[in-house]
Amino acid sequence: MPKLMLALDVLDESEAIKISEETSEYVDCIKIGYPLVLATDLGIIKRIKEKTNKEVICDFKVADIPATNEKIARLTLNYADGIICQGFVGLDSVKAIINVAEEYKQVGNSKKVIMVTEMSHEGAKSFMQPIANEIAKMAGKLNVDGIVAPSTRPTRLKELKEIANNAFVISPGVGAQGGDLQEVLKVLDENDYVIVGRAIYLNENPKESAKKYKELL
Ligand code: NUP
Repeated sequence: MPKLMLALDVLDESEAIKISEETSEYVDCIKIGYPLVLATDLGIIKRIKEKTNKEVICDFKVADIPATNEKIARLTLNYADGIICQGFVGLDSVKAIINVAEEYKQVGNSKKVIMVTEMSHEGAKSFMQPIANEIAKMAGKLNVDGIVAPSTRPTRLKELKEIANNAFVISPGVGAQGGDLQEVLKVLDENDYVIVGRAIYLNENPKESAKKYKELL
């Protein structure tokens, strides 16, 4: 049974806190990204963690040269439990982030590096899909903690999970993007996460929706 990761892409701090508190009984981990951080500040990570006691993963899909990736990772992991980066930028860029996470680990602070392989939207088929298996292979080589792979394409999800076999999978696409949860559940295991955003936070009762997803999992 995979875990539930809430994608909290709301634009208002009080709404973010309210939804994360209301749903925390059913949610295993919270993912925030540019929408919420740009609408507030990086300290929102700490404030959500204090209110919910959940791990917070920062979805910045970092995709720069190694020197810049390193700076972004250091600033982000000062607050977050993990960071999402892009794999297509290549081994050295991802390694720069892993090195920062390792520095934190050395002082007893475990931080996760999660790398995107193939994205869940339609456009990802054009340029990402043709190289995604190679990116997933790199995930194994670099020993990243996790990969992002699409729930909108369960067959691809299965292939990418098998290639990156030591990494856990976090998978967006169920709910608003139309992914088939039953098919996804045939692929993911207890180390993995199903990511749900809009189907929870836009629901008139986010708590009930989170409960429903948790039960379905
Ligand atoms: O391939 C990806 N697809 C995707 O939707 C990689 C992602 N990180 N995401 C993120 O997952 C997206 O930015 C959003 O935060 C979440 C999915 O949210 P929703 O479609 O359930 O609302």
